[in-house]
Amino acid sequence: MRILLVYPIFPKTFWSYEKILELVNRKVLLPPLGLVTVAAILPQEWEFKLVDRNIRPVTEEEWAWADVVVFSAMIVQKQDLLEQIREAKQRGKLVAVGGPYPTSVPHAVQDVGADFLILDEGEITLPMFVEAIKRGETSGTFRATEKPDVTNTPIPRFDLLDFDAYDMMSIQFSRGCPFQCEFCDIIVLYGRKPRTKLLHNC
Ligand code: B12
Repeated sequence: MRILLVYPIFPKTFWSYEKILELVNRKVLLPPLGLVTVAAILPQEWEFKLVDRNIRPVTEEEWAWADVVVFSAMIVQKQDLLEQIREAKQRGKLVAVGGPYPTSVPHAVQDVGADFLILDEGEITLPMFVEAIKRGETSGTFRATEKPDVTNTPIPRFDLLDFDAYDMMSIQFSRGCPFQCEFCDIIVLYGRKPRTKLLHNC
């Protein structure tokens, strides 16, 4: 199975840091940590390529290579995400989406033709997707009611990243937040109980 992971474009905001990136000769502030984590959770005998559209567009060879195109996005990446789903569908590709935006607003990605909605935290819902693919299914929505134990999450597939394009690397230490700020989606997406990746006996 050939999986093309695509990260949509962010609009220019405070977080784009474009002037600073020019000075340090890098293209993007931080890598798509969710997508490289997704790649690590999927079966490792599958093949992966990753395109961060904040660095460059997807080439026709990459579209042609892919069996399934997998997207992750935050709400701010909505416009490019929806356009890229349409691009993939025009090329007859199976499209799978997940991450904060599809989890928050699933109907928006469904309306433009996404085939698989792999929502909530991938540790629980990606295995459901893999089973569906093995059964030969071509669509489905997978949700989780539980929160996973993140100490079992594999190390992200950092090897898929173009390291020289990023100003910094990131690692995930915890998920979930005990506070109740009304502007923030974290408690909705990841719950109110922080779960750390640190093992207690370390
Ligand atoms: C790092 C981060 C950033 C970085 C982004 C770097 C990057 N390239 O990704 C920076 C600092 C730039 C950033 C900025 C912003 N961010 Co931000 N960010 C985060 C943060 C803290 C961690 C995300 C992360 O990397 N997690 C680690 C990975 C491993 O986890 P994950 O992405 O959640 O992936 C898991 C699941 O979501 C799922 N998953 C994710 N993708 C996919 C895809 C598939 C196919 C599947 C199956 C599963 C899946 O499976 C993974 C494993 O369980 C989250 C909050 C949080 N604690 O999660 C907010 C968060 C994602 N950001 C958010 C927001 C709102 C923003 C801003 C718009 C804030 C602002 N107002 O300016 C800006 C936008 C940036 C811009 N340029 O305009 C919101 C998104 C809300 C939403 N529903 O979309 C979050 C959830 C925080 C919040 N306040 O609610 N952010």
